[in-house]
Amino acid sequence: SLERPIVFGNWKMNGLREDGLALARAVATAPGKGTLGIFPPATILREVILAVEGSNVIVGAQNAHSEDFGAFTGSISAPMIKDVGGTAVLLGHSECRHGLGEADADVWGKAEASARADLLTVICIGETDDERTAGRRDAVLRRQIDGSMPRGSDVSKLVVAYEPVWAIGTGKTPSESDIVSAHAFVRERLDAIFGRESRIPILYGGSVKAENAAAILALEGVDGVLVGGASLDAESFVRIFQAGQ
Ligand code: G2H
Repeated sequence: SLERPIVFGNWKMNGLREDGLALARAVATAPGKGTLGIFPPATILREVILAVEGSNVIVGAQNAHSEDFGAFTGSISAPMIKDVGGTAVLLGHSECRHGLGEADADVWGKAEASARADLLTVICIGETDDERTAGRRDAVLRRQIDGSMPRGSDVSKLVVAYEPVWAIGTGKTPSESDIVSAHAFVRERLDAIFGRESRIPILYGGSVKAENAAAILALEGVDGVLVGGASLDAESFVRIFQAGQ
């Protein structure tokens, strides 16, 4: 099982070779206990893997297709990620669910492909602002968990990231009690599906920064964080990891 705190950096569509490799090297030398992971763009995945070699930093991709190979222009697959030494993948990020039209069933198929390749699979879920305002947060989370996490998966290879869509890249974060209640709801649902012993880590994501990380990482039920913008700056990202010590 992954040592807490779990601090993952989603670089999104950022990272040319020079800056990306410097960032990866800085992450690889960060002192502290816990689990660090980075998700660079696929173009530099292999070089980042080589740059952090010898460290415990997990390196993964930001998405993967549900098929292993085939006529899917522009996509990469789980076996390809594994082939270059990647050990993890983010799936169902809101920018893919909402920007690329990924449905729960698509994420489910991708998660099955990721499991076949034995990758650590980070399933992202979260409600939009409209859904939250309408009081439908938990219903949405339940639909996403039930619809995008295959039963019978190896639970030691699963991570859930709760990322309220309205908190992503906006500088807004839910109140501490809202984060706690969302994580408690997710935990209850994961227990119901995968069993109480599953202990699947639940990360919070959405505008995590060096300034708010200590408070968020200290919350009940928060096993770690998935960081976007603030993971692009080595000092901020390492401070976030340190805030969980
Ligand atoms: C949510 C998060 C990382 P940010 O997308 O997955 O991004 O920290 O920039 O809100």
